[in-house]
Amino acid sequence: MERTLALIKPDGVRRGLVGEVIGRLEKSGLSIVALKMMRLDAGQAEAHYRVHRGKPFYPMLLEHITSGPVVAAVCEGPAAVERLRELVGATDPALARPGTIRGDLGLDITQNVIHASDSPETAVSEIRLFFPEIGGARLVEAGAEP
Ligand code: FUP
Repeated sequence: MERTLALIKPDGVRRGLVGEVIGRLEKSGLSIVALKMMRLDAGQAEAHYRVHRGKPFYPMLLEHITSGPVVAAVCEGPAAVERLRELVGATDPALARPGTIRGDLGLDITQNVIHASDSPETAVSEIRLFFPEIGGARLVEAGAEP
């Protein structure tokens, strides 16, 4: 079983899309095994987007992700990383297929509703970044008592 990180960005939270997005993830068969709302500080935002450091859109990325609360979710299931990426769709909502989260709900390339880990390795480090309190082995199984 694989795990991945979904992050509903401030535009998604602000527009009241948390329920819609989480609903789509759950209905697709992915299990939500950890979930929280949080506000990223500059250090966390820089750590999350470090691969984009130096790119022209980097300052805007940081500004957006720290502009309001985000909702972070650990999703679990077979091929969870690829499955979630399929549900999320292309980076630019204008190019994302209808039926995908970004294709249906995204506003523009910055306000594209959701982030999803792009590989199993990235997923491990992103889950660690957003959920430092739950080591992989101690992460509760869906539906189990903590
Ligand atoms: P994705 O994995 O689909 O989220 O896309 P990337 O990792 O390539 O990009 C991360 C974020 O950078 C996107 F969600 C939005 C932002 N971005 C831009 O603003 N402009 C670009 O040209 C590319 C990415």
